[in-house]
Amino acid sequence: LEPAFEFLVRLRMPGGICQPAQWLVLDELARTYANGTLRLTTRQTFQFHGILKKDLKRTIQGIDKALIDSIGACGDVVRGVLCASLPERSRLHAEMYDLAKRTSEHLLPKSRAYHEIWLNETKVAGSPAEDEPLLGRTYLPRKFKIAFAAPPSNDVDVYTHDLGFIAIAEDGRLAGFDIVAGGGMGRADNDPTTFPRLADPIGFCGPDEVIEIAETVVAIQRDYGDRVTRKHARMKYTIDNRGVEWFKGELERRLGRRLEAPRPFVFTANTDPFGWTEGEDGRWHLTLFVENGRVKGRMMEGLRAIAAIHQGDFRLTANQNLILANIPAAERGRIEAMLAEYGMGEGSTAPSQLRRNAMACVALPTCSLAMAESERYLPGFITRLDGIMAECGLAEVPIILRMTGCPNGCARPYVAEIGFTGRGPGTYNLYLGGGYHGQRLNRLFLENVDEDTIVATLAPILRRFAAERFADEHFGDFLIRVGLVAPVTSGRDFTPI
Ligand code: SRM
Ligand code: SF4
Repeated sequence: LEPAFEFLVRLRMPGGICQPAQWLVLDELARTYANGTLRLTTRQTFQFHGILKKDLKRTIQGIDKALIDSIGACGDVVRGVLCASLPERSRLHAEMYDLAKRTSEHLLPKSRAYHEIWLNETKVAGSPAEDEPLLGRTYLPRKFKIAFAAPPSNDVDVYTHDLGFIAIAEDGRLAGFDIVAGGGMGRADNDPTTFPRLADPIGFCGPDEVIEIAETVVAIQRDYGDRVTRKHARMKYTIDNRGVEWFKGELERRLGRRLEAPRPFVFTANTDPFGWTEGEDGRWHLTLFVENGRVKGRMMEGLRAIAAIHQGDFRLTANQNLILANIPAAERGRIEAMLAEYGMGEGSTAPSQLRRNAMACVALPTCSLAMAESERYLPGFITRLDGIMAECGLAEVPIILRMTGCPNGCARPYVAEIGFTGRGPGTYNLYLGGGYHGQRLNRLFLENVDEDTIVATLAPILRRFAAERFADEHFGDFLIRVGLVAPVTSGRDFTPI
């Protein structure tokens, strides 16, 4: 008799767009085969948890019927491609979303194994090397992540990606993208040779060069990435070891042309703008707060009811939230009434600034790598911190706080103004001083401490911030200005050896 093995299934949904009919299928699969919840991830997709081995095939076949797949959602391949959510700038979004989708599709493994194993496609023998012109017989040294950002929003945290494209709009149209490369969050406990790193600017390209550049960068990493030490196999280490100039030179050599210099842009936040916005085409969009991305209970029922009548689309954000996008003006009242009925309307309790901008990874009980709680623990911890924020008069000041149950960094904690990574049951490392819009890594402040120690440390710092901050100064910037935290200037500086 075999144990009742259970699995998680992650979907590939580039850019995070899901049609209402697809939502209804996923909702039903979650209730039939998973643990009755839908989990919105930090990479704009869904995860199902708790699927028993015997139901795995049926679940994947159900996903396929909704025209979604799980190909490349895990493994040493190009993972799900992120795209700025941008509901109100529909023209720019349409161009970027199309590119994100095409980039994802272009870089997928060509193997039919997924279809043969899960969808009963007839098996065909073939040489993997011939079938995989880009990935070859041994695929990539490690996972590879790509994002498309649209300034002034950095909602996709573009600097934490192996490869990022930052949209440059000129005279209201998409002129092209600044290319950034070499970012990543993951590190290993007690191993200072591993570190988070922010992507470096590489150049500028036109929209029609994006797929060629993405393919070429992936090929460079395929050829030069570390295949000996797995902890060192991400592209951030390839670039860190060989240098940005080497990387740029290699990219230009393979492209056979020079890249233009990056163009100027400004990011102002990596958060989601909550509430209603009107798009340039007169349609309406509502960004809903979903605590740590877990859709369950009354919210799940309400979203099911809305999906049954919604004429637009659902958009998952890289901050684990959800946008009801493209609602015709005449339909807004009906949606508002349904939101109120299911406890998601204006009258429902508004989450604090701290809570609405926070993220936690899944961690326990499903993540086998977790060293401490995260998703289940953060809500209560924020309630405690909210008390201090209110006492200091900071209730309306946005501060980016992120928590993960281990150093892998699935909620991108190393760019948060306040970051936590789990060290053991009930204990965390505390990191401070990240950039408000994801532009600076934070620094280790306290190691392996419990909640009381964290609160006793943060409370006086927050009081000082309240008393001494300049108008509109962000918490991370303040910590650096007053010298409480030395700015981290590079990946290697994160944990100096
Ligand atoms: Fe992650 C592994 C969950 C985004 C870095 N991540 C895992 C696994 C699959 C654990 C495992 O390998 O056994 C986790 C499943 C937990 C569970 O029970 O669901 C897991 N990662 C997640 C999600 C669901 C977190 C969330 O709360 O939303 C995110 C799913 C993304 C998706 O839809 O594709 C998720 N993971 C990230 C991110 C953030 C991002 O990509 O923007 C990172 C940091 C960025 C990066 O890659 O550098 C991230 N996950 C990792 C790592 C460390 C990689 C490294 O370079 O060291 C691992 C472990 C590994 O790969 O060995 C990991
Ligand atoms: Fe699991 Fe660690 Fe990722 Fe959290 S950060 S989901 S604990 S691997």
